[in-house]
Amino acid sequence: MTAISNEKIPNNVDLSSNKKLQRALEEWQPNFIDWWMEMGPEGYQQDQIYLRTAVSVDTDGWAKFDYVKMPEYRWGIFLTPVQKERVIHFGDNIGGQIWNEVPGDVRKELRRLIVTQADTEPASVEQQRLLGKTAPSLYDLRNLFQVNVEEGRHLWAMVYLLMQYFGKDGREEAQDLLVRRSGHADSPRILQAFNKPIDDWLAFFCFTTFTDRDGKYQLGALAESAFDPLARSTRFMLTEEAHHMFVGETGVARVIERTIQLMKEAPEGDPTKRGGIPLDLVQRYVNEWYSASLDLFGSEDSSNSATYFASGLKGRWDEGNDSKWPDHKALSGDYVMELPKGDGSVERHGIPLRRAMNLVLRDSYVEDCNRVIERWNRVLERAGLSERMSLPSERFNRHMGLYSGMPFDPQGRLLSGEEFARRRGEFLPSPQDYAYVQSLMVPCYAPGEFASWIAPPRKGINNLPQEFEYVKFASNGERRA
Ligand code: BYC
Ligand code: FE
Ligand code: FE
Repeated sequence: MTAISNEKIPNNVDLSSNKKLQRALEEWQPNFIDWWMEMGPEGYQQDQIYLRTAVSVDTDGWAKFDYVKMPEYRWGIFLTPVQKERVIHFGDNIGGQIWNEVPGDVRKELRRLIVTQADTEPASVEQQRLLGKTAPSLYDLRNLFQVNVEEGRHLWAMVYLLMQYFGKDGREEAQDLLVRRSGHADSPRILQAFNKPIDDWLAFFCFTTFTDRDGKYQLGALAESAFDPLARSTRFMLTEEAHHMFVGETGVARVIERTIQLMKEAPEGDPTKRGGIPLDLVQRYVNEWYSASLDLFGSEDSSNSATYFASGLKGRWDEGNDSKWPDHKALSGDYVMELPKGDGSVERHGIPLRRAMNLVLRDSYVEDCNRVIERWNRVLERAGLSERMSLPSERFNRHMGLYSGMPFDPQGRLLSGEEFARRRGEFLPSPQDYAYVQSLMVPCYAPGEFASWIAPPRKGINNLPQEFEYVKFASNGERRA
């Protein structure tokens, strides 16, 4: 094994003079590579992928594009630069010194937050590992791999924190992150959405739209943290997250665009006659992944979230914005939630604000998701169609929190269990839906060509043309099998 060096691991944490961290990473890195070969994108480890790599945090240096084989990707460790005057700006310790070490009294909580964040990153790579085999174009194949290597880097970012600040416990957690497996019966990933299969590209685009967007909001909340190394690590991760959400949002938009075109061309306006994906099917996928992603915010009433806020570990979205959040202590006021009951009555739940922080963060997320839906609807509107996409009610299909396990429909009306079961196929993808989408998943690897069910993007990556060879295969043939 080659020694860890600045050249191998781009970083701005002075790795070359940090012997202890070097040693810990030298032990971990081969296991990471083994994990990547076993659980990373299957069948493409020898190919040349046109990827961007973060080599510094400067605006012009952080995204360098070049061909690289994925196992040779330079996973780096970057934190945004230190802000001189930063003080704790919410919770019980407002105005206090930010921390550059882990305070003993929040060590357990902080470790748990970092491990939970870290766990999602390799989980998503595992969920997506077979998608390369059915990519609708080289452009999309490259985007998938870009997302995958960056989630790998996010794992590195969190492993750095564990190793640098949590001693032996941290090193053990770093190993365990390579042991748990998405969907594994005995050793699953921590959060539920990261154990769901992502078996087709529509699911991938919905996941990167809605689940990576949970990442945006969770990272944003951690970027407010009083633990400065966590704040600066997650702040930098947010710059990468933008691309993941772009892949998802434009992916779904391109599906819609193609469907519109086929609705106009195909016999009886039926897009399935020409290998397109009907709009109602897209809506059911949206319902599935949006509701699964809402679960990632945890319970609406959460003592954990109150502790995180009080101690300054995790803030709200854009907590530093005083006009948005005039009160950074959040000690007064209730967040009132409504819970419809089977008898037609409505129960009102008042949640003390600090205990409602999961919900407050989720509200910011929901607003953002609504903007995505508006942009998709503009595509439909411009084409002169009357159909519209929508977000299901926050009560729909929930497995966490107050609405968990209750049979609400996407409009938020409480149904009987029997009616929900009967109409499930209207709301969520059915086995037939999955089978149909799967039947469209055939690879399309000729440069500039796209599968039947998706429109080309407006432009290529890094201002290159659509027909650029974003992936150069080491040998033809094998991956088509
Ligand atoms: N599934 O007090 P509560 C990303 C557990 S995505 C299973 O309401 P809390 C990415 C919870 O642990 C961003 N279990 O929860 C995206 C607790 O367990 P205990 C990931 C769950 O702690 C795409 C119990 O239920 N980052 O980066 O307030 C690709 C009671 O829960 C779930 C983070 O999540 C669940 N969904 O909030 C790649 C940030 N939810 O104590 C990457 C770090 C809760 O009873 N994590 N539980 O054993 C957190 O801030 C919090 O842990 C959560 C949960 C917001 C997730
Ligand atoms: Fe990530
Ligand atoms: Fe992401």
